[in-house]
Amino acid sequence: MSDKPIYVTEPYLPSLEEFIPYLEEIWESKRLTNGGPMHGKLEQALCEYLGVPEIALFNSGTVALLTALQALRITGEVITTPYSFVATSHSLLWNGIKPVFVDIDPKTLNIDPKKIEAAITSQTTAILPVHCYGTPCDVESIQKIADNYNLRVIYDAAHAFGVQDSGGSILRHGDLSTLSFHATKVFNTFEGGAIVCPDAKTKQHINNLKNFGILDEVTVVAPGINGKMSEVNAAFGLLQLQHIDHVIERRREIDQTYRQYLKDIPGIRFLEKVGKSLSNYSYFPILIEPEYPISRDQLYFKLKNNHVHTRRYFYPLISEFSMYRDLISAQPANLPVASYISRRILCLPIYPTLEKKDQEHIIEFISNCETT
Ligand code: T4K
Repeated sequence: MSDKPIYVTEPYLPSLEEFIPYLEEIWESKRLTNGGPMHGKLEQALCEYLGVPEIALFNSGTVALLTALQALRITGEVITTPYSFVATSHSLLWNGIKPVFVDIDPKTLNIDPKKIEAAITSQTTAILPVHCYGTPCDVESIQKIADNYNLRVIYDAAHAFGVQDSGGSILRHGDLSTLSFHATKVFNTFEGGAIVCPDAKTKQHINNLKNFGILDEVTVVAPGINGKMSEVNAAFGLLQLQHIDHVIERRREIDQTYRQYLKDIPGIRFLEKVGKSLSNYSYFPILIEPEYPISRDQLYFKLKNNHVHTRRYFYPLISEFSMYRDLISAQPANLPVASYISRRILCLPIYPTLEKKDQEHIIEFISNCETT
């Protein structure tokens, strides 16, 4: 392989020339933030593209999560997955809420609805599932449980931009869904995020919360935060959106190629597609099972030594980090599936500008990996 590093992802950047007119418009208007014209246009364009009723933009997916929990006044205990990026449960801790970890389904790697009820206590107020790698959660089973126990559902949909199930956008499920537009995501605004809301009233409440709780010049109605997306970020989002179909199509091709050439390798397992969902191909996770000649970590380091920077998303489990380990009773024994998967998972490079020859090298390396 060449010495050029290949990362797990690379942001899609349209040409700088295409971005200049957006910047000129911002310079002209001198409107930099606080819900300017680019912000408004991006909210509208995203509602149309994603097929959702209302969307409130944020400066990161994490602040969107924090605010979603505030907007629904979630307290006490929240049932969530240990198999995610730490932001999911950090958002609970930052709101003074206790995360209660429930194991994942071995097929989808999302929270296992069959295990949720056993974790519900009198303190439970909500469920915070993640559509991990963009694979839809079992939304119907989760909603049934939420309805039976009068719980709120907030989906961390950071990976699920553009994902659809047979009825439309996956983002329409639950009380709220949050998105991340971080540089590493399928759709990025450098940094950014959003809350998908069911109606204008909820969005208005969220808009107040993301702008310090300000209603008008003399009225502050809530202890809000600064969660606003700037005009430059929103403008970049508008430009990105023009390229999103190409971005997802390229990702689909790369996904197909991995599947085609790695499918017969003993010990390499893929995640299966769920139902009739429309994927965004945001990650390409593989499981390194015992039949493979070397361990997941050996493969990870070997690839790294050969300039291929895969990632072990999500290892360690969130519940294994000290701030959670000490706080809760989630012993690894209670999370056998998540523990197993976390030690076997490897996310391979997938992004629109991944060169054919680089993907071929990765496939060849994994196909011919020996024990030495
Ligand atoms: N919920 C879930 C389920 C999430 O996955 C995330 C974020 C959130 C909530 C929170 O959303 P945000 O607040 O972030 O909007 C990355 C991202 O920083 C993080 O956004 C993402 N999840 C997580 C899964 O991955 P790292 O620590 O792996 O990022 P980093 O900097 O190591 O980047 C990975 C690779 O991407 C690099 O090796 C090279 C490439 N890269 C990265 C950046 C930042 C670039 O080519 N350009 C870049 O600008 O966390």
